[in-house]
Amino acid sequence: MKAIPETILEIIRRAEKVVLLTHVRPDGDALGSAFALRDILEGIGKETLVFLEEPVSFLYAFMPGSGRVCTDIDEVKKFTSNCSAGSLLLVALDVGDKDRLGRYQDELISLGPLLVIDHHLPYNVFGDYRLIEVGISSTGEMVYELALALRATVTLPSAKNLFAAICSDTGSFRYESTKPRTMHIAADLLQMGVHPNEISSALYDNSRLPRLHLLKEVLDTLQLYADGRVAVVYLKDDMLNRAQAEMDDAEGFVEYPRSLRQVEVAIFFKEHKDGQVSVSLRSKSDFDVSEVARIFGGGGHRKAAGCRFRDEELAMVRERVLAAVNARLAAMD
Ligand SMILES: [Mn+2]
Repeated sequence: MKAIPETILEIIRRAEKVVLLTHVRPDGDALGSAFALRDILEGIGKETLVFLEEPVSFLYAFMPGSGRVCTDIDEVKKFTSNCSAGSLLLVALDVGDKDRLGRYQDELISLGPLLVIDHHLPYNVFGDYRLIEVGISSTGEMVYELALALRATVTLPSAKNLFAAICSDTGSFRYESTKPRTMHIAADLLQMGVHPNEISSALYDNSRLPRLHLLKEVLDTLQLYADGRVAVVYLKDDMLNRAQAEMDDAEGFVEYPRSLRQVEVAIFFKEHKDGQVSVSLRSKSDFDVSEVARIFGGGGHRKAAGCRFRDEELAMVRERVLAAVNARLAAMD
């Protein structure tokens, strides 16, 4: 990562109160970064608050400090009231698009100056200050570099959170974004006492039975297109009922169609209770799935991206996204 600009460090040093934010439906990187940065900032004498729209999912309950989150917007307002100028800072972690800050985005942004720390392709620039570097494996990696630059202590709980964050976003150090520096940071974290097996069992060997019942249902929907270069699965609400599962049980299912040998693009469509349809896109080739996600108002990375549809049936969403993928595949040949 490039050296962190002194202006950014100064803004953080000056702040007395920091509100930490991340994206809706936060993943391991989002939560791990937020929890770690909270502890890092508390270690250098700041008052902090992690705000999330919803309580932490059972998937990430193992992360140290996962119970210490605020889900009440009024509490955030109380926390930030009567702050003198320059003493309050909001930090949005792992958020590539303002909309991903969720339903309170405008209220939150109006509270004070906002620093964005992120590694997504910036296409919807927001925030007053930005520490954005595309190509870094995870926001967790950036938070570690920030701790070093601030000469702050990284405690064992923070090290665990950062390891979980990096692990989540690199597919356990498998993706292209895993750089020598990523491994060096991981080694530092191990030196601090992190046990990789403890984190990976919590992340990957911690399934509830309904998850496997749900996986059975979802894999039944597998279809291949473009001579097997595109693999599609979907999840409909009734499958959740049959499997007695929750939507969070489907976390990571897109890895299954992605794992097929000849597949270049894997797509997972999820129909949510509120009628929205979310789409997860993964690529194994030069195909840039973030470009497809962006057509539909989403975003992400070259190899992992997503978008969301508000008022469309799953079948229609499926057709539109597939058409966009197929058109791009044809243009690449
Ligand atoms: Mn991330």
